[in-house]
Amino acid sequence: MSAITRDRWRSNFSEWFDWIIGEAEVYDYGRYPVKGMGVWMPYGFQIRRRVLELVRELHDRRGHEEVLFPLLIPETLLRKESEHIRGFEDEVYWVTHGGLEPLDVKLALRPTSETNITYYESLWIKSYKQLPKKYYQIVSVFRFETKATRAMIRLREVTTFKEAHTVHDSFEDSERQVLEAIEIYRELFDALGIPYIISRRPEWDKFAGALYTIAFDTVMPDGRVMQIGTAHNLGQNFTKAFDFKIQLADGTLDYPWQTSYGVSDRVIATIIAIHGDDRGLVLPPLVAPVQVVVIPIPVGSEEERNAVLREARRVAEVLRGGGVRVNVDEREELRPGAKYYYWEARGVPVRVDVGLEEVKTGVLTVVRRDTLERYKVAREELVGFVLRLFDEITVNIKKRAWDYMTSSLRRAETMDEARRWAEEKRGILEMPWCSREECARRVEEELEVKTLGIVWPLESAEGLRCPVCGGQAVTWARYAKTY
Ligand code: 5CA
Ligand code: ZN
Repeated sequence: MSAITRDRWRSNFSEWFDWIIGEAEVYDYGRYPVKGMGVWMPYGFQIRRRVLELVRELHDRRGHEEVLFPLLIPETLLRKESEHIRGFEDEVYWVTHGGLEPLDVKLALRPTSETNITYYESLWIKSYKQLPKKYYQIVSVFRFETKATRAMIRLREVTTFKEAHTVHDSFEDSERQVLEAIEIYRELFDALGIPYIISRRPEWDKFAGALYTIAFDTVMPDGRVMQIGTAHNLGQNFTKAFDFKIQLADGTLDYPWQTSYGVSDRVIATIIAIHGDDRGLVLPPLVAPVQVVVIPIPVGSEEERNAVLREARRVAEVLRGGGVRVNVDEREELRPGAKYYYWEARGVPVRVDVGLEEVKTGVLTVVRRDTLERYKVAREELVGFVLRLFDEITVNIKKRAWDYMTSSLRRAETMDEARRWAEEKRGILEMPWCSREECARRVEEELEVKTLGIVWPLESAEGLRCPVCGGQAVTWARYAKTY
């Protein structure tokens, strides 16, 4: 890919993103009289649906059961776990009236579902024999976000919230579950070609009510870091708050252990952001609503134009027979150039041009979206060629995304090095850390970054010094400008 076509996308990312989600008719945002809420338009909805198919498959395959809990959570339930409500207090939307009647108990629009799910689990689960239990739901959650809201990235109605909630009869089993959650997200992001780093969040930035939080982050094209998924070990915090006990194998009663993990609309935002270029989306074939667009190039006599159209339809049929999602753009009011522009913006992985030349020779012109390279392919070989091209595109966009991510990681062992890094303020900085909050906070203030947490799995920094206090370093901490 030439530097030219990926330039504006990177240099002016924020505007690019707002432009492309409208231009490609993915998500209509910013025109509704309520902040932080948008519309999944038909094309975007299809991308979303395919991403969710993958999400469901990954959970189902590992014994998760899809469920649907109530949207409204009574204040009494939401307040049971004190850390949890403290964390969400200022982000909750409250329903206070039913019609004209004030409600006795206010109802929260779920900001997440630990409390109402634990409530039901305590009714359903009585014995270790029923465990582990793994539920998930894909729903809207509502958070009165105070930071600047952004389409798909910081919503107040998060419409694509996949939350998994699990129950276990021991701490060890809950730890195993956190590893499984990480494996699920690795597979999800790998399939979508999205690069990530995994960190254990610092104590002061863990999920409200959790023992600890493991987070997936990615570097966006503007060099800032975005959290794209999280897994939490909830310990017994919620089961104790709900007085939820089970019978263990040895006959005793105890509080079970829980985990939860979630991803959101941000996954789709990231596909758009990471793989895009100046012309628009570059969709992985796996989730592209249209994988191949066939463009008839009508020239010559009416008879010749009809021949071109017939050949275009035949090509589409052949591809469809090979299991490919195809569209023939027969619109008469648009010239081929305008159609190229249209489908490039929508990120269709492969284009096939059919003109008179192609009709005569039976050799088609194939163009791939990620590199814009062109190929001449005999009609008989088209299906095999296109399917191989899908694989190549998938590998290529994943590799260039990872190359960028890897090049965005820097290690520094002194504050001077760190300050030089901060002048660019792009990507992620790793520094030895003594594990004292005070030192990380100093780095945050001085470099105007946030602490992402520590490298996961834990990596020792033995023998190194904390660049802030000079004390023994324990591990590596990560810092970045974040979304
Ligand atoms: N109950 C837990 C696990 S589901 C939970 O709520 N975790 S969370 O708060 O970390 O959210 C899960 C993921 O949702 C986050 O990692 C982040 O990627 C995404 N997310 C959180 N808030 C928003 C928001 N306002 N807009 C879009 N995505 C969000
Ligand atoms: Zn220190």
